[in-house]
Amino acid sequence: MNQLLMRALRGEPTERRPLWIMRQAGRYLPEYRALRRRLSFVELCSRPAEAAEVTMMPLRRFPLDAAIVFADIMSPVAALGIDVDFAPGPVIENPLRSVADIEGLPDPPSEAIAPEVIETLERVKAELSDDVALLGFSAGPWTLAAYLVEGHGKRGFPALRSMAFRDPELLDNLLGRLVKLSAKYLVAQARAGADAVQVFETWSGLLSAGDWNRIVKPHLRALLDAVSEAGVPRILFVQEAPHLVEETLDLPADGFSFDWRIDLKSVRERIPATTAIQGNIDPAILLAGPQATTAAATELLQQVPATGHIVNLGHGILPTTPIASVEALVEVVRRSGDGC
Ligand code: 1CP
Repeated sequence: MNQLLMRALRGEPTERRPLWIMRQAGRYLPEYRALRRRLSFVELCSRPAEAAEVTMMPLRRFPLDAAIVFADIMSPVAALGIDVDFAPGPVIENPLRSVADIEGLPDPPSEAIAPEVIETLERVKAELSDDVALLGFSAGPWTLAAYLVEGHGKRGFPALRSMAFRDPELLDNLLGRLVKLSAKYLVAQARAGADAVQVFETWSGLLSAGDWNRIVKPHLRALLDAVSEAGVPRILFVQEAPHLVEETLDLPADGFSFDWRIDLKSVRERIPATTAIQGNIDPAILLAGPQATTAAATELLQQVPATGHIVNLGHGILPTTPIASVEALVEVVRRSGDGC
């Protein structure tokens, strides 16, 4: 496959760096906001034709190098019999807290896990130009557990962290079940046309390095290992976790995505040339406008060696981001290929 993103994920030199943007299909796009006035987020995700259209929206505006399927990290949990609302983040009416809550969870077959996302991937794949990679994704087990145990996004996720110490075996049981679910889901996404997959372990940074190594890392390793069966590259994203960079880098991923707190140049020096790095402009810089964006992107490209670097933000693009800032980012990356 000749896509820039896939070549970068193999650590091959490319004529310019690939670019995509986390949460690229979201509320900063007027056409997305217009569609959201008619349909709720849950409705959008449950309709493959509409979800495929939303997946394509950023690609119709900007010459990006990847599409990421429009879904949410909570999409697979319906297969566990759990209802999720969005307000605007995930809300679970009955969070998982007891042995009965967790031991009672089913082990659904692959076909039962978010079939609407699988169909969306098939639709996008049929429409996408050959030079644009299609990305599937899931949450990491800890991040998925964060919403399932806490019930909603909450600073520090205290219910989750206390479960880790009050009943470590119960949390371990839950994480193991979520690894099984996500592994089947990611393999199915690859079969449906995803060229690569990203695991969002967004809330990694909540634990100390010692606790993360003990509680989360074995499960994350098991997930990444299980997904190798699909034969597609795996990108691992961790956030707010400068203390976990060293711990993360020996996991079996083909690319590592970090937020803006991490110096990608020094990460590059510590990983094999065949492993990619992704990121990591602070999304808030785009709020400061196209000039600030151009300056930050130019500096990033100067500092991080081109080979094996996938340009992205350090976290999801913010809803109030001006379109002109995204255009400025695209322009810097595209121009960096001039004359090569
Ligand atoms: O381009 C795309 O938008 C891709 C689809 C996508 C992805 C990859 C969505 C759609 N969400 C995600 C990942 C996601 N969702 C993560 C991991 C990445 C990250 O850290 O940003 C997390 C933690 C979530 C959970 C979530 N879902 C939040 C976070 C807030 C919280 O309370 O913790 C929010 C706001 C949502 C809803 C959601 N998911 C996606 C969109 C476009 C939206 C907003 C829905 C809307 O109001 O229109």
